[in-house]
Amino acid sequence: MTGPLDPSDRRFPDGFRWGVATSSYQIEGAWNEDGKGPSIWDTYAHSPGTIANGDTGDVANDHYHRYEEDVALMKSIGADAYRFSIAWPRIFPEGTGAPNPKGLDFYHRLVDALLEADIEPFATLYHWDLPQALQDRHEGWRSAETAKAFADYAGYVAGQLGDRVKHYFTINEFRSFVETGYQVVDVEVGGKTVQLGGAPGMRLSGSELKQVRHHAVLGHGLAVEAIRANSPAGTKVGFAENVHFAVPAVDAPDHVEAAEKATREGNAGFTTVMLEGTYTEAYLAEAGGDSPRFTDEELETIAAPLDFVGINVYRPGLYVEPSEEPPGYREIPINASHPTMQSSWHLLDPEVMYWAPKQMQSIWGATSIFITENGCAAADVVAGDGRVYDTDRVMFLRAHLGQLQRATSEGVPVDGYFLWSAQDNFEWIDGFGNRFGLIYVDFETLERTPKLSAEWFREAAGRNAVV
Ligand code: PNW
Repeated sequence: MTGPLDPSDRRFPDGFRWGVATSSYQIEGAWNEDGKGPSIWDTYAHSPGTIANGDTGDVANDHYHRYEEDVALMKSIGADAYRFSIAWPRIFPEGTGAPNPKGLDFYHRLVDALLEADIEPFATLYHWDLPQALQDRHEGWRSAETAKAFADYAGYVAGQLGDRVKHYFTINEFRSFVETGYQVVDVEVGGKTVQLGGAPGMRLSGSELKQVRHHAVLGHGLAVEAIRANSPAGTKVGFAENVHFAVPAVDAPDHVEAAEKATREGNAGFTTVMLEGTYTEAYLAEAGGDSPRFTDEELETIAAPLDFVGINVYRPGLYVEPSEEPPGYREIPINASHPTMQSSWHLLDPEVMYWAPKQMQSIWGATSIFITENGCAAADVVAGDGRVYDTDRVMFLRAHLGQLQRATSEGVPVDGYFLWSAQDNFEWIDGFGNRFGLIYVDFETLERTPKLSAEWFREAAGRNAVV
């Protein structure tokens, strides 16, 4: 059959991966089992006044004990790839030193179960759960010692799992964990003071913050080298960053160009330095005396060649238009009525899923791109008939994947998509209230129920197309 509803009209490239994503602290639980050391998120969530409802990841989804059921569920919803993260303090309870074999065993079992189910494992090495010991010894990423320890850990894991895990992401969302964790702010909510931020909950100055950014990207570069040195040929490595994408408001070449300039400048401390090996002139000029301290050798490490780039795409970072004045673009305000999804920060615009990979190609010449996260929180409930009707998430996914297909049909090299998240989980300071899953989790009974969006996903993944 042909015609506008023929799904073959809007296919993704052959071999395109349909994955789901999670992270260790958000789902595993078992926070102090089998020799695991505490992480900064254990400490942070155990501190009063940090997380909505006083929720913690102590048990979370109990995935540590239920991973077999979770792999079977992923299989049943049609995922052929799984992006999970490894909890550093399970492997090195003290951050460095002697590895903990029981912690590593969990990931051996998980990887075996995935391969058995024909699901390709993609491992993230740092999704924010830093060993507390490194916070205590070095104030975390304030010190280059943490970057070095990260590389040692990453190299060790690649050496142990490298016969079966062929794809690694070094660090998840540099921007998010640096900016929120090292510069928390107080806000008044209903007469109470609430901390907005994340672990380790520090309050650094601007110059100190730029040094933390530098150590994070340095940790990435050192880890890339360590993974390559310890894994078989053919192992692939990249980062997974929440790139702050500027979106043009008007479809004209000068607007598109202005947006590219804004994306490059707006990510100077993260993506731009990792892909260009230099801080932009504007970044250093604006920082002035607050500029990070660095060497040329470090810049070379930070820009270690990558096999792919991972981008977490949720929303436009900003809208811009061209300007006669330097820097050549101007941020434009967002209308008060602009639609949002459930998370307070989640401005809705599916077209960011077109511009994001397109800009990775046009600005930096990316030749292999993964969408490492995309999804939304919704006010999901189990209906009387036992089903979960998340129509807004279905709308969100259909619209975003439609825009992604628009990009791949123009030849933008996107090799796969990971939906955030496989299942509802611990959404950082929002606790269990903001549900991002394709699979509903009852946090009392820990029962799992695939949502309507899981049916949508299985159908799209099976066809490798959107209708
Ligand atoms: C990501 N924003 O965080 C993280 O990688 C996940 O751990 C998290 O659960 C997920 O997205 C949903 O929040 C983000 O402000 C935090 O645009 C903030 C933003 C985006 C992603």
